[in-house]
Amino acid sequence: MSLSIDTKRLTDEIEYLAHISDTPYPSVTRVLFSSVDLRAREWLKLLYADAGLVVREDAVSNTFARWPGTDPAAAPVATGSHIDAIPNAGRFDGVVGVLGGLEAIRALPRAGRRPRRSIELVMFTAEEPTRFGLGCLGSRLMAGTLNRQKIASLRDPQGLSVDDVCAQAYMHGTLESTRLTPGCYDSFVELHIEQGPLLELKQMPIGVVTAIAAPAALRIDLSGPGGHAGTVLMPDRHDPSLAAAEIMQAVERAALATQSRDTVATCGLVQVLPGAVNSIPREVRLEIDVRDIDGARRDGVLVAIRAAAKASAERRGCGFKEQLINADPPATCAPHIVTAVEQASAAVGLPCQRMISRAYHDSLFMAQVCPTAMIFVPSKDGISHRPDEYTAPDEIAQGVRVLAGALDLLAG
Ligand code: HGY
Ligand code: MN
Ligand code: MN
Repeated sequence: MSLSIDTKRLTDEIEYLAHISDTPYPSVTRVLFSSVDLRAREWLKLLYADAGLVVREDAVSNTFARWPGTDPAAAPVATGSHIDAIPNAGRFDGVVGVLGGLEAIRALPRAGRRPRRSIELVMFTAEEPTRFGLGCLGSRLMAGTLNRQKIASLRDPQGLSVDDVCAQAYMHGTLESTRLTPGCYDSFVELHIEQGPLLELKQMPIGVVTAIAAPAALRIDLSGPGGHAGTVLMPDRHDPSLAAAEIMQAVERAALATQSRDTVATCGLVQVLPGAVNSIPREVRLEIDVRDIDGARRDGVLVAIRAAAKASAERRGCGFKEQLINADPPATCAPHIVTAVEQASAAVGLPCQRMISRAYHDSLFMAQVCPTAMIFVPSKDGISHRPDEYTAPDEIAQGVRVLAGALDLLAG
């Protein structure tokens, strides 16, 4: 199959999308249903129409662009990723899987291919946790892993619910209607930047993911009487920011205590109120991210953090509330999809490295829907979630070429 990837067009599209952002290029900020997110979605739909794909959206604006195969009754093969971006992030995270997936679908007919199974490009809503504190909102709903109670408990920083936000963004339909029916897809392959240093260190152009780490997020709210920073004497303060400082140290201690390099944890969000230099903190919110490829080991770290946090709050006479936002199982990728990616890599003369994904992705939940695997392309210096995130055009094109080959193999 002589596949040609239009690298220039793909690069131009990635660069164009990078400018639809709430922060100046090369930084990208594109939060769920912000005006730039909505604009980016509309622009994508123009590209889908231009490619002649059949487009539909579900109740939370997960968007599906289908290239019909010769056998419409056969379960399609799917690919895709996300275009939302955390504040001050990079322009490749997720985007490479959406625009790269589109280019793979455009390249196949150019090579004279006409797959038996339809091939569907999925753009998942809210892969990033920025707005509701929970990542992979769209793919969780598609996989049916979010119950009505959990969805109703989610609030954005303005106190809006998922229903409120979807109504404001003119979404229609029930959240339950987003659930995919079993067998709706034959397989799913996501192209994504590695967001880590391994491929570059090993000078490997392609990674194939065999397992995806298990993410968990824990929210802790601490409170105290606060007061004037000059007049309240130290013994009377019950300062929640000091309990928070102890808890952040406990997070690192708990992760290191497993003595496994696969256990990671950080306190990525710290909010202090009222946030005035001369006012003793009254409320502190911590959001803690804990991951491991081993779900049980990850859960042990959570238990240790929660115990240390409660003890610190009690010792300091602070108010204490905790909420486990999510604690998801790891995903194992389907061996036959991994093999298809390796075959597609070999077919274009590219070596391929088997590896785990320490970042989570929509594939973590698509693996609960159908056989799933991921293709990684290198990240310069392993950097991601930063404006200087970078993957070169020819590296992306190689990933797209392998993706196209894998889709062609899987779609028959
Ligand atoms: O946090 C993650 O692993 C993903 O980039 N949202
Ligand atoms: Mn990300
Ligand atoms: Mn991503």
